[in-house]
Amino acid sequence: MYGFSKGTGKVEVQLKWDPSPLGTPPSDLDLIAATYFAADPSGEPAYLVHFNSRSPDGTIIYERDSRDGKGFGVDELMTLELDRISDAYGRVLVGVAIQQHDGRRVFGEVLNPEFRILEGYTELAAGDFSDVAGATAATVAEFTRNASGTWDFHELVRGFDTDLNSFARTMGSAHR
Ligand SMILES: [Ca+2]
Repeated sequence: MYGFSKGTGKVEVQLKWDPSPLGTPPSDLDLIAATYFAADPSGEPAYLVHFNSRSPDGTIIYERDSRDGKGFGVDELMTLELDRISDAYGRVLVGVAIQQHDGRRVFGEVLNPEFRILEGYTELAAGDFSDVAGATAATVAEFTRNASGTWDFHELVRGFDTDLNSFARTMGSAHR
């Protein structure tokens, strides 16, 4: 568990994977964040941030989307300015969903998927989805507001067997 002091709670979630071999359909992974009201941290998300949805106050930014894992370095990137998030919100989950364009695809079929969660140059967590190889979506990080009003980080890798839309609705059920 990591405590964030006010003013320094800017976190970056990175995702990368390798492109599918020539002649096979691309794998399209997507980062998604769900924010929950402090009064109902396991209920319906207050709002979602993904490739097609922005946070209303700009505290969570979907910086980079990839549809195929091509290119160098980080394929998908999301930044979260936790210290700027309204006190109305008490929990933020970040997950990864695989687009199910060409039939069901699971993490074990994606080449070298990896995530990293950083605060500045400090690595909070990293993983390769091997524990959820049979899942089509997974949470990776949970941030919860503690009694002093700052945020705690928890690595939370839980697999789901669902598409992006239903994952967005149900990912809040993931718990340590
Ligand atoms: Ca994508």
